[in-house]
Amino acid sequence: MAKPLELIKVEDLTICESTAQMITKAREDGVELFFDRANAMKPCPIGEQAACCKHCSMGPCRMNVNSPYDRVGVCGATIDTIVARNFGRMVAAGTAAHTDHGMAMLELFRDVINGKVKDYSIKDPIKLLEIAASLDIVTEGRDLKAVALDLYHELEKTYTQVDGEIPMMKRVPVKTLEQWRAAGIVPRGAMREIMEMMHRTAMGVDQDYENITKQISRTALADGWGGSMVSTDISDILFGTPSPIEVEVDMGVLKEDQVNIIVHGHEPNLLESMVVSAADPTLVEAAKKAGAKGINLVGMCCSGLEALSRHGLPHAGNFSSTEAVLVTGSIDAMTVDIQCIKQGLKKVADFYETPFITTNYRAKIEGALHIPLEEHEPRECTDEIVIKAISRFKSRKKPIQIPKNKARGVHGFSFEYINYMLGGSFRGSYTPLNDNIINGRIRGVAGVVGCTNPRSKQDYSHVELVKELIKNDVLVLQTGCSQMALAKAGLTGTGAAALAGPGLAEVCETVGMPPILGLGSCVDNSRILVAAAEMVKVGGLGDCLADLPAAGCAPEWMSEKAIAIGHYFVASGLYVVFGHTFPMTKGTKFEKHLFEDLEKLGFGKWAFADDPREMARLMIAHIDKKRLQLGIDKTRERVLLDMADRRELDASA
Ligand code: BF8
Ligand code: SF4
Repeated sequence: MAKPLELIKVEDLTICESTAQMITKAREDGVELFFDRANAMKPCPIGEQAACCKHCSMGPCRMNVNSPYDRVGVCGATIDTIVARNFGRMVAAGTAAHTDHGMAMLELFRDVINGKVKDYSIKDPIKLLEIAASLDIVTEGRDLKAVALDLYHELEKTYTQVDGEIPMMKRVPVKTLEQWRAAGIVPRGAMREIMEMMHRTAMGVDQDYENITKQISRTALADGWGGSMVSTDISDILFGTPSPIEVEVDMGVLKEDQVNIIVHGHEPNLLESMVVSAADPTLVEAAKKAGAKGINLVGMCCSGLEALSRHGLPHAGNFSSTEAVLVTGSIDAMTVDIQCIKQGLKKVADFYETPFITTNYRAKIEGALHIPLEEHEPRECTDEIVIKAISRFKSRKKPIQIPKNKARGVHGFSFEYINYMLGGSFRGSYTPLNDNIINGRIRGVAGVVGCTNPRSKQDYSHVELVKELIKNDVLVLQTGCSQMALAKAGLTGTGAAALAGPGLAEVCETVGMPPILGLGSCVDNSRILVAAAEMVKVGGLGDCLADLPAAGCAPEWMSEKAIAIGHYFVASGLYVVFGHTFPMTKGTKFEKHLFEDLEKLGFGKWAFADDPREMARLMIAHIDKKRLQLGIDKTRERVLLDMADRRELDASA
């Protein structure tokens, strides 16, 4: 029996002070949030371990999670076949989400080049030329449009090609690529890989978990090095490559005396057009006539991270706060596009009389107002949203309660900026990063990414894990809702260096960078892949991605997209820890395959831990193991000794 809702302490649900206040208010208002639903509905114990199959009508077949080899499905499918197929379909879905998003960006790019779309333009022609050149497209002496068109056609292969290798394979370190070729997992094109993944996991097709895993890897790589990477690059070309910018985050960015508009979702084009509409003098004037001091545009989730990185737009919070933000009563419109948009938002928005607007034909919500964003006329949609918000401001009836919490931090790091930051504008380079890893000041690099989840105390594991990593001299790269967790905790500024270990703190001080670098939305995990490939290229840290002293973690994940991301890091050679739950039947051969065998085959591997300190311990142990294999384990002891000596000298001076 679930505990009565009132008895769940708010402090057990979140460490986000604003969200906690809004959960309390929602309870007073009698409004149900997803935290309440998560409590009322315990996860199915069989589904939680991915031990059921409903791929045909002879089933659904439910395995015994306590004794997984006790029985097989009606067709004879074993537990290993069933969990591997379920895992494969999660990867297919996650990959489909990122690649469909990437393809939409690429189509927009094409229409901008063709002149069909005039409201967007090419903001970073240098990046366009660099990417084109890296894909062997001739750029010298040609006009930008011609190069751009060639680039479009080349990148389209990422999605539509049926045979061969996707274009971004040119960025993969040679030895890693050779290993993928030998294993037969180089992606041909995302559509083909997703199609084959779905086919192979249908009833009566691939029933060998090792063979299924190969297609899982090929599909996931089509996401990381394909759909997601193209999405990041094209978004940078169209909307600008981010560089560090100071930004305010948390619900305290909402303003009682302004028209507050929340944009939540994933594709940057909606927010880019919202930015223009919200600054339009006529609309600002209309807002003022309605009694507002102005229009306050605020992002949430990954859309918010895209605009925060590029425009310094304030951000109200991550996935677990999207319902809670409506409870403030101060939101005059919430507009969404695709992904991570809870259907439950509609009911909460209705209660607080907030217009809730869907904008993308792929993601309508029953009962919600739909105002389509047409790329050739985006302002028609976004102006109308602003007008709706102004009229809601005018007729605000519900009491407003805005949490005061607000944190400032630095965001907007990109692969390119890290290059510049480390090496200077004339000799931009990752060499100083590698040098500092080799000399032991930096122990290794970690990616801490992914969602929040109502079944896991919001933000807690993200913050504790990252603190533990930097304390141990591990440089942390962040994306997605995890980045926002640390931002709200006030740990994305240079001040966080005070919590870093002595080696990392020294490097941060010398270079003038924070120990936690926010890289943007979830598709921007591809920036981590590009940075990792560069570290291999620069030299001194082995010759394939699997050699790097690096690890990744999604401590509070919930989306299938996170599984796709985790697996593309594993297939690329990295060690990946997931927290709070894992879609796996314990004690199966498939579990051993993902958690042990893949590493022996030269890939990375998966791991699971519940507690953030345990996650950190596992990641650091892996980093140390790689340091040992690289023969750089001793340098670290020396440098730490040096620093201790120096401090002693300082103290005695
Ligand atoms: O793509 S981190 S909850 S918002 S899935 Fe969703 Fe997870 Fe947030 Fe962005 Ni990513
Ligand atoms: Fe059951 Fe096999 Fe059908 Fe799955 S495919 S539901 S295991 S009979």
